[in-house]
Amino acid sequence: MKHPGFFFVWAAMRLSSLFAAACLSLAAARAEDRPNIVFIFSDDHALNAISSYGGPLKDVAPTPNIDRIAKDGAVFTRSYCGNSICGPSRATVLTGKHSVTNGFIDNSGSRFDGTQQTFPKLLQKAGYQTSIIGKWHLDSTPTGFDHWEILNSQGMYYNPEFITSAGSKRENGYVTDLITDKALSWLESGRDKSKPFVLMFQQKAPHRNWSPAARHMHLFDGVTIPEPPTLFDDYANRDESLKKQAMQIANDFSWGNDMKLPGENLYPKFFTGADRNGELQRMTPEQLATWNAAYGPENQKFLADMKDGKLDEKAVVRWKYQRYMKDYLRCVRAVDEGVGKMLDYLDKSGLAKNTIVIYCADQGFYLGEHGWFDKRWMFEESLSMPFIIRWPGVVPAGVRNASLIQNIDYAPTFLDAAHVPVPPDMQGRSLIPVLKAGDKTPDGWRDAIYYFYSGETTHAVAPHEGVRNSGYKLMWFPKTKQWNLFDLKKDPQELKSVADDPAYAPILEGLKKRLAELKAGYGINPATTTAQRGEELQWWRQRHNEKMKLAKEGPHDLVFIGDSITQGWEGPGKEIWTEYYAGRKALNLGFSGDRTEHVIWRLMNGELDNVDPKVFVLMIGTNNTGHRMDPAEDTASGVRRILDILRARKPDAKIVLLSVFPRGEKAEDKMRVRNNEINERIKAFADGTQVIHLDVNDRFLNPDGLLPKEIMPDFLHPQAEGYKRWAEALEPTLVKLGLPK
Ligand code: SGN
Ligand code: CA
Repeated sequence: MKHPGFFFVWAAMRLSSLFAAACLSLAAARAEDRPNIVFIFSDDHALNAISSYGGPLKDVAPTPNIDRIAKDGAVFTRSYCGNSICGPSRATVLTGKHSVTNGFIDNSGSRFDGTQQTFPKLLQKAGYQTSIIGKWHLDSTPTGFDHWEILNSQGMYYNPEFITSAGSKRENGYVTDLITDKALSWLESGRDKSKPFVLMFQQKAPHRNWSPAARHMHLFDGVTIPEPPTLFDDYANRDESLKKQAMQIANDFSWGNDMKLPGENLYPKFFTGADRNGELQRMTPEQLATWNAAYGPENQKFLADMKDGKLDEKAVVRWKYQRYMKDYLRCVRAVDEGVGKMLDYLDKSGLAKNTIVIYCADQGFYLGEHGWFDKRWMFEESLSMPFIIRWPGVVPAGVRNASLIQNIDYAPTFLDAAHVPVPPDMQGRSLIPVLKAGDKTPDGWRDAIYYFYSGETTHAVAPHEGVRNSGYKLMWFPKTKQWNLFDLKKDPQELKSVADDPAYAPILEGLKKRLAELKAGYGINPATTTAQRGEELQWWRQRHNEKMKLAKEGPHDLVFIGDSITQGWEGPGKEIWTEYYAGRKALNLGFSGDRTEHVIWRLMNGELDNVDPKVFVLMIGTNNTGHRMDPAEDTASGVRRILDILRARKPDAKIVLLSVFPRGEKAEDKMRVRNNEINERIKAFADGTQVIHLDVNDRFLNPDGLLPKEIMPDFLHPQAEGYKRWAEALEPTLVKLGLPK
């Protein structure tokens, strides 16, 4: 037997070496556990203009640097956005939530509520350095970033302004190069090098108006860009709204801004407006000289041919297509060069081995398919987002993966990569199992994606929503009340809806069901889909602005939120209000006609910015019943969303949630019954701490359930007596919550 002392020493040595090994592997695991993330995000970059996607332009306009990422990693061939427009896509990337849930549903009037949970905030908390450089386009100031340097709104191509916390500054140079240089300089000297980082490197290019860098202005001279087979689509066999869009190469390109033609619009039949190219005024004399020398001769030739009658309608479309595509692809070239510089830097600095690199864009784009430019539609070209990723040691090199992925997945993926738990309210899923699966789809991965587009005046694309699985796409057009169904294998160009073909009836029904399931799963319904008021927008926006101004003049201890019944404190309830609330620093955020979705919009668009009350009093939902007969389930989910917003934004305030007041004269009135069903559900939202549920409905009703005319003459809106009863009933709760009269 060995000497026990020897054994002890041996064991100690063995243990310490084991420990050292464990430490070593822990250190290694740590570094690997916390990879850096370089998220390269450009604007409107279509898959067909990236050579690793293998599209029709791969030989004429290759993207060799983006392809380097693909060569070392994976190309996702079924990668989609949830709403094909800039701001919504960006808000989705940040939050891991569909645009209707994160509140940024369109580019006209939305403002990103930066107080909400985002992946940069969560990574920052976990010790990451976070940075965003380039296009932001979310209106509000970035939150959750250690460093941000963003373009003003869409930004300009030439000598653009950049905004930082110190203000706005115009810089000399070409936007794509400036953004690249800023990204590299942050990596080199702007960050705390002891920490892992996430860099959102976000190009403006190749967004409209497609202004190339001086060095690329002659790229593609003498080359003919191949035309897509659907350049002259007639929009037959699909929803009639397709014919009404305003994004056609044939009709919607402007003379000066898009087509870079000089002087007055000589051919209004073919070109819109005479709008000048705003970039020209910003150029230095040298930049302008290069520009004129590049476009001049071709413009002169075109004008001469037009004058000589040499170009018929189709030939003009073809000319415009060439002009458009060459400019677009020239812009892409600078983006690709920037990607090359980034990859070189990562290699040289040694960062490459522990850095995830993603190339992506906010949505796809039409490069003449269907005769279009722009995006917005749920058709493949704009529904798609490029998604190319390399992650040494995790993503196998050179694979193509056809799993259905979506921009809701990015935030969960980044968190998962950093070993930060993914919050359950994020709607996407971590892609890590898919990334590890090579060219396979892991078991249990999603079988369908949801899409929503709200409809904006720009480009006149009709609102629509839909679902896509691996073989079919179903689209619903609420304005025309039409379904379009596409068999993507037989009709990849989506030229003919088969929704009316009896042979497809089972598929149609199956997809309708899937769409409903997806929406239910995401909690998406009209009551939760943030919205501004339609026709009545003007008074409503004005009241919103006035209320925000009043909020600023605060402070307010008590804030009422609701619809016309709450707004009525300024009408029939005025005297009672004065008696009960004037001395208590109260604010009335009741807006006549509002449904839950409008309150959601208001709260996410500034009405909470300058209030910090002790108590909120919330009553909302009767218009969901009255205007639309929403299912009680939906209205209740709208109320729940409002409570979630209030809880997240004002954790110290109490919320008195009132049952929706009774409506209709008799107890069996359909709307009364529906409101009761809502009330049954929302009382469960009381959480014992912050949300207090209160039902004062008895105060208005006779014992037999009849709603007396003296209280509510229209069986909906209280008169003065009704407001008196409401105030009395609320009083004890307010006092209990620390608001003595
Ligand atoms: C601008 C463009 C539109 C484009 C939107 C949204 N017009 O309004 O063509 O659809 O931006 O683009 S422009 O003449 O001003 O360029 S997005 O990328 O922000 O969604
Ligand atoms: Ca965009």
